[in-house]
Amino acid sequence: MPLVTIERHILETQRRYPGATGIFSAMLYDMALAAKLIARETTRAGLAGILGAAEDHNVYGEQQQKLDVYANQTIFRMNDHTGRLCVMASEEHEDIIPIPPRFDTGKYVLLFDPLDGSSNIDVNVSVGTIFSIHRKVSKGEHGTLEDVLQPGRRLAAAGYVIYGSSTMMVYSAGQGVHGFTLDPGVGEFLLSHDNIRVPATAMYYSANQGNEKYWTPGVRRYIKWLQGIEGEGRKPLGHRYIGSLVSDFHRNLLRGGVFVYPGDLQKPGEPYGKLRLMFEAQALAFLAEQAGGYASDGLGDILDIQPHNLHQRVPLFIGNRDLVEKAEEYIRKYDQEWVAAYQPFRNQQPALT
Ligand code: P6P
Repeated sequence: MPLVTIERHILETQRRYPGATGIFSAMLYDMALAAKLIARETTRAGLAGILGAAEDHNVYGEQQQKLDVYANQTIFRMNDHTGRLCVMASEEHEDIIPIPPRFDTGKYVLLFDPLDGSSNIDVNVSVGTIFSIHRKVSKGEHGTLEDVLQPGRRLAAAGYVIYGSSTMMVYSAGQGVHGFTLDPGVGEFLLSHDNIRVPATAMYYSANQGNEKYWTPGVRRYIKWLQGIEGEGRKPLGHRYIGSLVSDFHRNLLRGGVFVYPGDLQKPGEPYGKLRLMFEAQALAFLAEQAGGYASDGLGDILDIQPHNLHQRVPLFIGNRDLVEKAEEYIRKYDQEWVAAYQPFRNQQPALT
């Protein structure tokens, strides 16, 4: 298999799909460079303790930063000056992030969760970066909240980086899902998983069983169905839950499975679960669909949800389409109380003024 870098892959894909602009290869390259820098730091993180890093300076004399702060700054700095973006948004920032006035603006929007699951670093569990790219829709030169709060159906591209036993970047620009593995010796991401498709037969389900007490009746029965206990006695799925969304998603993408983080009624007024629509669910839903899978909040396609708030949370069922649709079936049948509590949040419209 020839050595295919991200740039070569995009260029070859562009030839097959006229209209995809070279700008994607540039933006993915910007993300790839950020990923290499973050990978270097996440690998070194474990050494800080051993090498006696001072509270606020590491052994290299550099200002010691929390890794998610470092990841956030690195992604911002790799993208703020390129002239390709009109605005950015990060899970680490309350508001949208304007492009500094000294730089040109462009026609794309970058949203990112710089280091999802960063609490896992201290226990050497893999973590990830999640990113998505929308097209500018507002009239002015600078991006606005309107450019950021777009439904996932309009995404131009999305992807993630997984900092695990190896560093991988997985992305889609609407023509399939492709995985690249970092060769640290060369410093290049090389194509390792061309056109990833979710296997028709799923192997796993991923859910935090510690939350079972709070699950709604429909979700509880659905999990029992996945375990082969409820319903037509299907072959049980294995249970795999790392507690790092990118890692759980990535394994299920390659092996087939469903990731479940439902909403519940534990806290009245907060029926929407934990995960973020704009920084986690939309990007992964786009990838899941591109790989032949599906993502739902329990009522319908994540990609069809009109966001109303930058940091809004959604329930997430994502993976093999038949398994996700089964979740919707159980929720429609047994969780009317939860649906009634969640629906108003789902239907809220954005206040863009
Ligand atoms: P819980 C990590 O904090 C994260 O945002 C995701 O990466 C992960 O899937 C989820 O939270 C784990 O949440 O409640 O099971 O610990």
